[in-house]
Amino acid sequence: MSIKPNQKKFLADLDNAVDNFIDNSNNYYNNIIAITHNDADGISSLKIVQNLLYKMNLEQDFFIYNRSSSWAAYLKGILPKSHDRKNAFIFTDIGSSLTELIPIISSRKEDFYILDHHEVEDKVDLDDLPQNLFFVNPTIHGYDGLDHIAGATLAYMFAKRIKPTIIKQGWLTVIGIAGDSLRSMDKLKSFNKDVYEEIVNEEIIHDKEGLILFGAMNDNVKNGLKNSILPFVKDYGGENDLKIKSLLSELDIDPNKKIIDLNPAEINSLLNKTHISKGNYAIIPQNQGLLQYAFEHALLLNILSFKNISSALSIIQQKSITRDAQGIYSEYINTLSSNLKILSKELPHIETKKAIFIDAGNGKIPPSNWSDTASFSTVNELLNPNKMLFLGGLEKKTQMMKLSIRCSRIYLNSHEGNGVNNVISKIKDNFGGMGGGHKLAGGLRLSIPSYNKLKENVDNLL
Ligand SMILES: [Mn+2]
Repeated sequence: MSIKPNQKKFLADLDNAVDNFIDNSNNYYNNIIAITHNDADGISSLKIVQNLLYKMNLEQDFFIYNRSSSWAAYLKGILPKSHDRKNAFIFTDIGSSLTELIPIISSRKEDFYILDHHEVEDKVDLDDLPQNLFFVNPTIHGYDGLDHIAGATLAYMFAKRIKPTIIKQGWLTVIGIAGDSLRSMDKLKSFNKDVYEEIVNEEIIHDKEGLILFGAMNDNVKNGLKNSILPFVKDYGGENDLKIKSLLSELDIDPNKKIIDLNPAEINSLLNKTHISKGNYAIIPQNQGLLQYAFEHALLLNILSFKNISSALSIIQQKSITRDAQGIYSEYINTLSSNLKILSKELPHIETKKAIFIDAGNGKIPPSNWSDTASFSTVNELLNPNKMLFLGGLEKKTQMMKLSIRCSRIYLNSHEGNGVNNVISKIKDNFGGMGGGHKLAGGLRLSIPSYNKLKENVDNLL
């Protein structure tokens, strides 16, 4: 995280993978198997690759990996019995667990292309990768996988080098960027920024400036203040209509006016009264309704990916949202904004010097929402960003404490990059339990006695 990005080395890896893919496609590849991650970034990356393969007249298949099984178990059902070099594999937005993957790839004759932006956590000698693996990962050259380059940005850069007309599919890239970066478009950096500007200049995406109420940009200002999850609007998020309407009437703003139609005077009066900011957001011009808004589109894909992956894959091909999907989206965003209100106003916090424990159990927040509530409370800095968050409760079926653990980037910077994954390993070493995660987010199941010990000793572990 502290090393300076080495653009030359990263682009050399990318160009090497591209050159090999072109050469080998001309010579012996015939069928390409694409494997991707089950979220908005993964699905948009997959669609970009599928478009590329179509343009190259290559046969294709795809699979979606949700990380619930090991790579060995998962790939067993996918890798053909015969090792035929006419098959090749492209992994997008996934595939950085190299200690698991290298033995599998080494034992195969086919070529594997991994285009991923997740950090390589395993102790792997990157100078000694199998000959048949083309590993393109900007994080090993000092880039930040969230701020600098989304999975879809990397897939786009790969595909566009081979077929420049891929730029027409740039709207897919922007969905991936919006889903992973959780930032307004004016805050994009590095390759995310360059690629976004390129796609906007080509008018594939329209960039607009206005009030940022992500999660509800497609809605009216009343619902926007209530349901925005980025930012979560203090004092109004998750609140009842009455409270929000009285603010809007005080400001002389029609509560049913669309957020995107607010005039500069109305925007300014809202900026003065709340903690909202102005920023840039992306519009997908060929779509209608919610699917026009890149952030909301990505959020919908993320929600659907966990519920029903085939509906996520189908909606990204549609121009307008189905009633069913709209219903799922509305329920999700209403629940999340109301949970964020409950978390910041009602739930008791136990704070130690370095940690915050929040018991969301006993029906206060449904267990299926613990993870998203924890994530968005951290992203919105609803709690002290200098402390690590442990949110969860007793899980009925296992009789264990199920915890969503989160920290902010501020926390990471002041703890030398020792984030959530590190703390989870220490907890497992000291008190047992099951779980894992990344720097900013992870999950853990602990017995009740272990949970109590954790609460007593947490400051010594952090
Ligand atoms: Mn991603």
